[in-house]
Amino acid sequence: MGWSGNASNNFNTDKASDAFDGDASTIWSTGAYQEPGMFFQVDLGAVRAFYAIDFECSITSDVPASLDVYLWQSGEPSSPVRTNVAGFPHTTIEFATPQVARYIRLVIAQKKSLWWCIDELRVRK
Ligand SMILES: [Ca+2]
Repeated sequence: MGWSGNASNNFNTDKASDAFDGDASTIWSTGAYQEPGMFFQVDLGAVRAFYAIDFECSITSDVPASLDVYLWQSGEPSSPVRTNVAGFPHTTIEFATPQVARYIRLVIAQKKSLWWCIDELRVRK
């Protein structure tokens, strides 16, 4: 689907694209405790409009404690569109108006002495 990804941390052979390969059994995981600044990023390949970002973490202990969400179209992000979003096994971040962006970056905002995982991340119109 033309997406690519990168992350600040990858457990063993895990790679960011494991979190958007359409297979819930392949999981991206940090392999390191959650620390502020740790990030997961997706390049959607082109600017797209969407109303929501959904992501799952089936290892429920490894849900993110708190995330800041950045969306942007080119260059580097400015300020987060959302801050201190609590993570759940199924996290949904909805927007009242369509967000137009090419890049999504999720950044850990709070320390937690467990890893962070994403099975699958999607954007929704
Ligand atoms: Ca997957």
